[in-house]
Amino acid sequence: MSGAAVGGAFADARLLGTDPTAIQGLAPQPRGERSPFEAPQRVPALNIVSLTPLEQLHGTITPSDLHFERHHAGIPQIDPERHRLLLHGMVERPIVFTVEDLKRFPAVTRTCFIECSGNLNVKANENSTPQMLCGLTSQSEWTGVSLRTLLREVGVKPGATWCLAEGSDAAVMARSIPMEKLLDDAMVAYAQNGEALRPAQGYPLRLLLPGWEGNTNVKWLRRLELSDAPFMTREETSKYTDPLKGGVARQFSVVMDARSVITTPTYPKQLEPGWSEIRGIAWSGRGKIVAVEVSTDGGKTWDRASLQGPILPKAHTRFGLPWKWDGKPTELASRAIDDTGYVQPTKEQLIHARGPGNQLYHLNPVMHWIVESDGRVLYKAEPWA
Ligand SMILES: Nc1nc2c(c(=O)[nH]1)N[C@H]1C(S)=C(S)[C@@H](COP(=O)(O)O)O[C@H]1N2
Ligand SMILES: [Mo]
Repeated sequence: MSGAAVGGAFADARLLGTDPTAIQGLAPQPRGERSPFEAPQRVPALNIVSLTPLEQLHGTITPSDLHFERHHAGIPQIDPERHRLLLHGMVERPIVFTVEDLKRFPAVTRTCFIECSGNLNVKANENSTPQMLCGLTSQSEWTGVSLRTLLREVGVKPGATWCLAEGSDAAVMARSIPMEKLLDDAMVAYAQNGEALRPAQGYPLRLLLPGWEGNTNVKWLRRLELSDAPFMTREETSKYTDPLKGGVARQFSVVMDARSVITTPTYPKQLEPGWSEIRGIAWSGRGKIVAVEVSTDGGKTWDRASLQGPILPKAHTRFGLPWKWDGKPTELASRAIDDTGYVQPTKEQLIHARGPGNQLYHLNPVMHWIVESDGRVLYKAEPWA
């Protein structure tokens, strides 16, 4: 038990270690908290990110206080009464919305992941956990107003093909979003898992673009400007652009490709011989996960894992495969297949497709875990080259 959670109402020393049937329990509280025996934690790094403890979670929803965070200039503190969203540019009637205005429109709710496109720690070592390797993905049930509704309200002028989305943090982070995406499934979200967005997730408003790289999901959203061309913002330079073979680069590579990660057994878990379930999550920014294959022999053969419902498009999906470990050293791996037929690539396939240079974004290789004869499970860390 970590000290972090101890000290709340549910850590009453009077009750700890006693027979729970022998003493009156605690009274109800205005806001709940975790059992003092549970203390899942994000890992903050470099003051700019914190990572979701994927291996400590169940199901597919990330508890809001464990959603990963990525901030380019910290978390602003915004008074929702004073916050405004301006929708202007190539529109018939520019409108300034208050947060309350937005809440009066018909609400939409959907569950999807947000993943940072920089979500692979290429410097990982064998003692890396899924959290440390790829904890920059989290899932919530988001509620807000559809962009289609807002665009109908302002009237899109013919020829408008792009939109600038701008945040009101100290970075004034901004991205260019194509109109097709806005008219497809974009929303301005004001709620997350049943309550107002957390400040770290963009309170009071964020742009939600299901399946698109985290960076385009602009937080603390204050402005949407329609135009006939992309705006070429700071995040649309060598940043958020992928070098390819032959000295060319891929710009606006915004959709997150299918991926999976085993969350148990992984480091630091100690495996016992016998039956257990290999578990993990798989997701795709293009649609639904249709299959996850798991190898327990280092990639020689693959078994179909079972998928746990609900299987939603552009959403973390749980998989599981019962497995009897015979106590011999081996290697585990998983690969996801989505409904476009895309199969999660190996590291070698990715390097072949993208070239050997330094890659920062959109790295979704099959990951391997080594099981030692003493039951230790280690990440198979290999240099990215
Ligand atoms: N205004 C603003 N929006 C932002 C950012 C930011 O720094 N400022 N970070 C982006 C990046 S790089 C990512 S990965 C996601 C992270 O969202 P989260 O912190 O809610 O997980 O928000 C994006 N939206
Ligand atoms: Mo990101």
